[in-house]
Amino acid sequence: MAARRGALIALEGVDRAGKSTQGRRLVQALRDAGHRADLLRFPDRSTEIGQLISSYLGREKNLEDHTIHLLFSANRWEHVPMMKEKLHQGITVVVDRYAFSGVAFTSAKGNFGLEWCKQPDVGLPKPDLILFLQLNPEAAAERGDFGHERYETSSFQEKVLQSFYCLMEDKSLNWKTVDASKSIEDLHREIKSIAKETMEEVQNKPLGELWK
Ligand code: T5A
Ligand code: NA
Repeated sequence: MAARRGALIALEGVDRAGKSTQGRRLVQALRDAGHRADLLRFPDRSTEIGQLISSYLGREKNLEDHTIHLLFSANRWEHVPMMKEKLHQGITVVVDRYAFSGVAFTSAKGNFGLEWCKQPDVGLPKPDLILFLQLNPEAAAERGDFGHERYETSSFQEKVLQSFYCLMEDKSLNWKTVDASKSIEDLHREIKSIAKETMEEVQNKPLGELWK
């Protein structure tokens, strides 16, 4: 019998929905329960590509809109060999944002079709579960002021949310919406239980390819 693989679990949602908080909590809880689990965060600002992205987000650098879209995607692809290795070794990989953020944010700029935005990420490891942390942009803005990074305005976030809703119509993906206005602890318990169910379900199934 082939070795059991880990699950690929993506956390998505608008800015301030609590993705990073829940990602950290989830990986810690899985480890405490004896599972092997690792957290990855996109963008990963530590690589050369990630540093370019970070200076774009921090408004130190301007990049043309298609160019930055492709850099966000490249920042995911550069981690794919390591992600696949972990998953096949039985390690569950939790990703804090993934290709869906990539598509939702660029398409919210207007002048970008969803299909064009998806292309560079076609074939990435397909998440077994995408947890969408649902929070209205006004509530999100109240969680500490939006900073000065690009995209951190309520009107832009509203467009991002609409793009996410379009992506969620794709029933070939396992989207689960959770109410991110709950307390950190309640949300954590809900997420942990959905994640564990998914890990059980997919352990003997092949890893898929996104949007293929
Ligand atoms: N982007 C990203 C693209 O344009 N294309 C791409 O391909 C990708 C991957 C940076 C930007 O890049 C864009 C999207 C973003 O605009 P980032 O580095 O992930 O992305 O952004 P961050 O600013 O680090 O994170 P977010 O703003 O998205 O916040 P999170 O992770 O959703 O929220 P979190 O956990 O940091 O919590 C925010 C605050 O709320 C509190 C926390 O304590 C914290 O203060 N909080 C709660 N308060 C009350 N109740 C709860 N349940 C709470 N949960 C958290
Ligand atoms: Na975050």
